[in-house]
Amino acid sequence: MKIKSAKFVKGIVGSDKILEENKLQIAFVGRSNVGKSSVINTLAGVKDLAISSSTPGRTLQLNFFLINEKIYFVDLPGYGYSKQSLKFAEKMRKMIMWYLEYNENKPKKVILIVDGNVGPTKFDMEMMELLRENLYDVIVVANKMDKVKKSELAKKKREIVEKLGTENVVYFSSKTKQGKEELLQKI
Ligand SMILES: Nc1nc2c(ncn2[C@@H]2O[C@H](COP(=O)(O)OP(=O)(O)OP(=O)(O)O)[C@@H](O)[C@H]2O)c(=O)[nH]1
Ligand SMILES: [Mg+2]
Repeated sequence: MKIKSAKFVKGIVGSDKILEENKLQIAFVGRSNVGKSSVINTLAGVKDLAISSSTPGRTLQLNFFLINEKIYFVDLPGYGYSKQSLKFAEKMRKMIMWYLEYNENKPKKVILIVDGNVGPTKFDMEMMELLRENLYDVIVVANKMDKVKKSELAKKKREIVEKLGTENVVYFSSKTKQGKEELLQKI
């Protein structure tokens, strides 16, 4: 796809009319701080469309961005971290699970973002499993590839493919914009 326009519409925390619009939704899922909001900004070519921050736990709602006046990119809160409290992290997890598992207007595709330098963690593998169980069409984005040392590139790529059990991986960097065209094509 080619992105011609992008705008923030609203953030939701549960059932909402926006889900009944029957517009195609593409969800951006991943651990806190892996760069979900940054990837959306890079794809849209708008620096501050989605708020990104070095403090994990920045995105606290399901944020809907209208792309080309017809589809929604949905920026999710991160799982697996909360500065606030365990109770709060649990609340975020429940909201993510509700959206991906029980909501009647599920996203058409899920972009699972992992940290390409850190590699997939236990949380990432659990999320991949859940997405598989729910038969989602998943594209893995290994973000922050600008941090990977050249000498470790092949090893890191192999690790991602093996741990997540898919070859459908886009190696990406919100910083250098590596992978932007490839990901847009897949979406
Ligand atoms: N080096 C590097 N840093 C990145 C990249 N993408 C994002 N970051 C940084 O990572 C931090 C987190 O980015 P966000 O986009 O806010 O991450 P998020 O996944 O939306 O975080 P939460 O909303 O808190 O779950 C910020 O400091 C970004 O500048 C990348 O490709 N390379
Ligand atoms: Mg975010």
